[in-house]
Amino acid sequence: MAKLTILEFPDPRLRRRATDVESVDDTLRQLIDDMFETMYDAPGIGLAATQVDVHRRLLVADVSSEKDDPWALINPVILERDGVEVTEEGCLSVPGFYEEVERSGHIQVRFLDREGAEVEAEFTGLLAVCVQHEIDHLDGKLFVDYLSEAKRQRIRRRLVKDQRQRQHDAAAAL
Ligand code: QAP
Ligand code: CO
Repeated sequence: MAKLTILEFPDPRLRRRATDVESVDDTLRQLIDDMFETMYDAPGIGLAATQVDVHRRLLVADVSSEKDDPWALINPVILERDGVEVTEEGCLSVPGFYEEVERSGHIQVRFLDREGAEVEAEFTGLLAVCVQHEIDHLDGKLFVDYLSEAKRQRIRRRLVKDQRQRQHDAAAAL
């Protein structure tokens, strides 16, 4: 098991569009385990492969309070959507910022599970919102893209400043 490094906005690698996973094998299952470890450790409720600089269509999520409902979705496709849900969203790639985003409240998704079996499942509420947020990552999209340019600019400046400060602190500690 290994904790992975999470890319932070405005890193251009977060804008890459992920390509389909071609084979569900032990290497992919190891990546899934590492993504769960990284997400639970953060702690977070969802993580897309894009966020750990792997540009394959894969995401993990667990919105349960007991952290006992892990979902790993490979090559997810939204077949149907319905309803509206407004949620205060955050993102491990946009640390410290939370804003309301409107998404579908109900989605039907087709994906492969960690054994490579095709699954169709219906998600509602926070899990539906989380899966939509993570699929956006696989398309190079971030929740800040739904905000005003002014808000996005403010978040970008703050995070770039924090990143420079950390870089500076790390160099000074050498
Ligand atoms: C996506 O996000 C999500 O800013 C997953 O300092 C979030 O797990 C979908 C996190 C909310 C729907 C609703 C964020 C952790 C975790 C932070 C996350 C932070 C520490 C975000
Ligand atoms: Co995110």
